[in-house]
Amino acid sequence: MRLSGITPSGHPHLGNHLGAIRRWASDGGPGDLYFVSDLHAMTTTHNPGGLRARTSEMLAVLVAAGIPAEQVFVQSDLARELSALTWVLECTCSYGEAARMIQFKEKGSGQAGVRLSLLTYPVLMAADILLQGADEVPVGEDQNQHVELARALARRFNGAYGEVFTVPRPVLPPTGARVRDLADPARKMSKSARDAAGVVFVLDEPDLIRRKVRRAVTDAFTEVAYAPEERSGVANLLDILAGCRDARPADLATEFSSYGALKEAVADAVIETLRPIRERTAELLADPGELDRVRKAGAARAAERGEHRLNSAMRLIGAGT
Ligand code: AQP
Repeated sequence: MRLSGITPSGHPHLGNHLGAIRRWASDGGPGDLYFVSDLHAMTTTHNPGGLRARTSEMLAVLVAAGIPAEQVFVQSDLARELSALTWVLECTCSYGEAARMIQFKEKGSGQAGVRLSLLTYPVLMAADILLQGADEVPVGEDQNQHVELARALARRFNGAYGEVFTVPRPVLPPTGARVRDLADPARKMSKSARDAAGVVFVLDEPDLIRRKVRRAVTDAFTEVAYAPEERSGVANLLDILAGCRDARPADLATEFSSYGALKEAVADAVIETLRPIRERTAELLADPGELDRVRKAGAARAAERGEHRLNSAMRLIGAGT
């Protein structure tokens, strides 16, 4: 069973869609689970109202993109179970292990008032995984270390107290799956980018998508060629088109005689790829009752799924009844 999460740290974008959400909807098994990791979006300064709105939006986008409603849930709806299991796992984890996490060092270094949760959130991530009994966790390379921590904690707990947890393994996505920022192709497209000019959001209107694609950074060459190292802007456009058309980027390069023509084709493809998701999301957000039903049912299923593992872990570590 696979478990994947997406953090509502901003609005979902084309990279999230082509690199993750779309695959979750098309390649997932019936037992896989997908969750909106809102608790992970509060390890740095955050706005409570904004977070609540983005959590609903993200849940709606997952369902609108075709992930079956019975396979989604919101992380904070399991806050009680996850907090309890996080504590158990924190009592299985050393301070040194948590402090070694690269993301903690990167995001926390030089910052005043770093939240304790920035240090401990990999343990919460381990709880996400171990509570549901996931054996495979698709992750980007930046999260690999966190899944390794979850593996270490599962093994250690099982060895010290008794076999409760499935030991998960990270599954790396296929190479080349990264969508880059249109305005700065050296960076990946990101929800929390400071400037949204190079980020196509899943819910952007078609006109805005076209404007962003037209303004995408290319280079001083004139002919269209696929050379990701030397010509990353054009390669990114070809990767995006390939992602939307399910084709090979190098084959697509020969179709276009100018950057202008390529950009129009990319804009058309992105608009048509995102259109049904944008429309369905709007319907879902306009019907809060429906989204609420999806959310409550998802929470109940996920809580029930984890209940016996949490209870067993509590009992084995010497707590609970
Ligand atoms: N640019 C991208 N190209 C392809 N896949 C991407 N993903 C993220 N950005 C790209 C994939 O989306 C899934 C969910 O991402 P996440 O919420 O775990 O956070 P992230 O990877 O940190 O995504 P962002 O958009 O860059 O968010 P911020 O700015 O908050 O850090 C993952 O499967 C991820 O690989």
